[in-house]
Order: sequence, then C-alpha cells, then structure tokens
Amino acid sequence: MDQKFAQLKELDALHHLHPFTNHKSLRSGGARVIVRGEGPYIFDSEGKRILDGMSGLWTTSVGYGRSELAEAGAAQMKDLAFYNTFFRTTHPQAVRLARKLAEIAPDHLNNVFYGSSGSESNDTAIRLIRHYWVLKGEPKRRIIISRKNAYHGSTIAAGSMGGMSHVHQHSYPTYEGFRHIMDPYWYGDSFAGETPEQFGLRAARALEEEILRCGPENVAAFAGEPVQGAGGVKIAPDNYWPEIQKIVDKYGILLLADEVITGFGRLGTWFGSEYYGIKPDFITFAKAVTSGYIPLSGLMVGDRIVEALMNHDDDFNHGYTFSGHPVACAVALKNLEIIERERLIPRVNAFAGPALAKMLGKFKNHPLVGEVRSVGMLGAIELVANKKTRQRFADPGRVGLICRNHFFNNGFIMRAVWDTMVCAPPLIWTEEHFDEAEAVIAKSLDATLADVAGEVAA
Ligand code: PXG
Repeated sequence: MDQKFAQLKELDALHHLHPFTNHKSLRSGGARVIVRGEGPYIFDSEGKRILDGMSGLWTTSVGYGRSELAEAGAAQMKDLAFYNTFFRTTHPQAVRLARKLAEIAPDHLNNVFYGSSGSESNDTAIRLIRHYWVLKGEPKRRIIISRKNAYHGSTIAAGSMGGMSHVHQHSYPTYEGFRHIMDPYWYGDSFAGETPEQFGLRAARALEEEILRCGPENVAAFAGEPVQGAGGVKIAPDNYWPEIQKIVDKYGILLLADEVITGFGRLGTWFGSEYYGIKPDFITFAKAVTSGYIPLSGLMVGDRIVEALMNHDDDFNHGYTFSGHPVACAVALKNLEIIERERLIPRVNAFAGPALAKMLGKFKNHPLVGEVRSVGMLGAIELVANKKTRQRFADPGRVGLICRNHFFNNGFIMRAVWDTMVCAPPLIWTEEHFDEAEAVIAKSLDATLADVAGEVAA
C-alpha cells in the first residue's frame, strides 16, 4: 500500500472514533480508506474499484463526482457562505428550496423546518408533535408509538423513538413516552401458513392494540419508515399502510413518516408516502435530498400543524445554527434539478426497480437464500440455514459478515443487517451495473456457501 495511506490508517486508528463501531477491533484491524467516487463506483486507497450497492449509506442517489453539485456549492459559498435563519432573517436558497419541497411533497405538506441530519429532524418532529397537542389543549397526548427495529437516528430522543435495543442500551436511559410495536416483517415473523395479507393486518392492528393499552387520550402520534431500511429492508405487505392510516384516523393521532431513506425517488415516487397512499402529518427527510454532497435534512410539516402554530402567539423554542444552511440548500436545489432533468424517478418505475427485482430474483433458488424482496431501488436477500423451515444460522450476523466480505473482496458493496443482505443502489444504475452486481452476488453467495456448507440444510 502507498506509504501515505498506510500512515493515514494509523492516524485514523489513533485519533478517530467511528460511528456504531467496536473501537477495540477497529483500532487493531484498521479502517478501509475510500479516496474517490465516480458515478456508481468508489475507489479505495489500494486503487480497488468498488460498485457501491448502498449509495454511500442510502444517500448518493445521483452517483458520485457530479461537478454541477460542486459548482452549485462553490457559487453559493462565494455569494453568501452562511447566514442564520433565526431572528426574522432568511436567504434566497432556503426559500427556493422550501418552495420546491412544498411542490414535490404530498399536497397537504407545504412547510419545512430545516436541520442537518435525519436524527435532528426527528428530534424536531418529536418536539413539534408534543407542542402541537399542547397548543390544541390536549397536553396529555405525549406518547409516540413506533416500531421495533425502526431506525430514526442516534440522538437520545430519535434513538428512543427508534426501536433498536442496542441503541436503547446506550441511552442511559431512553426517554420515556415511546412505545414500540412489532414491525411488518413477513418473512421473519409470520406464523406458518399466514399469508402476507393476514400478516399485514395483524401487524397493523398491533398499533390499535397499543393505542388502547396506552389510552387513546394519551397517544400523540405514530411514527414509521415507509420501508424499514437499517432494520433490514422490511417491506410491509400492501395492506399494512392503508390499515395503519385507518387506525391513525380513527383515533385522531398524528402520523410521522420517516422518509430519510425512502424520500426523493427511491421507491419510484418523490416520497414513499405517495407510493403507499398514506397522508402523513410530517415527513422527515435527509440523505438523498443533496445526494449526500453536503449535510441537509428537514421536517415537512402538514397544514393542520402549521395552522395550530399560526393560531398561537408563543414561540416554538427549537432550531439549529445550520437550519436552512444556504450552501446545503443550493446543493439540494441542484440535486433535485438533476433528478428531474434526468427523469430518474420515472426511470425507477420503468427500468431500475424492475431490473433490481429481476436481478435479485435470480438468486431465490440458491441454497443459502430464504427470500429475496425489493421495492423500487431497495432490496434484500435473506440468508438462512434451511430454506424450507426458514431456520437461521446460529450466532446471527456471522454469516452475513462472511457474505459481505466476499462481496467487498469481489468489488461490490451490500450491507449486512444480521444475516439479511440489503442494498440501495443509486438511481442511475444501467444494465451494465445490474449485470456486474449479479455476477458478484453469484460468486459471493457460492463462496459463502462453501464457507458454511456444513451448516446448510440440503
Ligand atoms: N431515519 C432513518 C429512516 C434513517 O435511515 C436516520 C433517520 C438518521 O439520520 P442521520 O442523518 O442522523 O444519520 C436514518 C439514518 C445503516 C445506517 O447502518 C442507516 C442510517 C444511518 C447510519 C447507518 O443502515 N440511517
């Protein structure tokens, strides 16, 4: 390896604490250094070209190396690098982006509260949901119901709303006022013989049961990702979200759709809410709003919430220095322009989504594969010890990691969520990239099978 990069690795181990990492093992093994990105590829410090099936981390929807985005950021830095949006000031890019977001979001979502990360914007949502009910004279409504394995971020509030027990463990303690119901994971949690439809209803009705357990007068909102991403690309049966919407309407509680992963075309619609036909009061977005070229997030806020704010004289005491950062807003506007100009969203429906489904479908008969599933440009492959009984491998995560390493060594990135391999390719993949991924997956699944052959049912 190049001397310069060997030294960088050492310095990384000495000075850099990485997110969600076993620091002891990282320090001894060292991190991979990624130095460049171009289109759908990244390049590491050893010159290896890697097809990035995860879009960075569910983020770089338009691919890497777009100079237009760099130029939009640079131009804005020269004009006005920063000014805040507190104290009755604004600036052109924050306004233009707010207007654009109001245009592309579902009809009744016409306002945005900006942040710089998905976690921050979910914190905004939590505070605003509770504030809304105070303004409406129902301050007892404080409980927010979400789902097990949900990922809503890593701040203490967003981490508490999320449903990952390993995140809760490190919150000392989690905030109170959150409840977690089952997630709609048909492959993992259905009873023998239960159809996706039967399961979808059962999973949705868990919300009603929880509302009744809490007392409807105490429940403020339900929060969910249209498709659980970090939880393992869990795609709910088609009847799940319509049933959730009915329950939310029946009890008059607010609906928060966390679209940090599903926003900006990943499901073939601007937002996943549109795909599933739901009418959330709030949409959290981040990641692909700028394709990750610069941090930006936000909370789209529904008209009835805004109306409640307008009817009261109090301040809403919340905000971030970088709420509506002008450079981030300028880059977001350019990124949304690219998505529109290149018709990337209709392309997901007409080509990329079906191509992903077809490519993954080729592996459903592989001895290691329990299920493949996808929606738009989100996909998953379940690795199991026994296809017939859906029995998992002992020591969850071990085989996923073996498989992920084969993918990586063969020049391809998919993420392992325990033993579920997940992908979220950029929306720009062509036939050639699907073919490349298919060849690597075929080779890597076979190599993984060879490694664990003794554990796999014939
Ligand atoms: N909501 C959802 C649905 C997310 O996927 C966040 C909120 C938090 O966003 P920030 O910008 O605060 O990270 C996310 C983030 C993984 C992984 O391992 C997923 C995320 C972040 C880090 C790792 O799949 N999603």
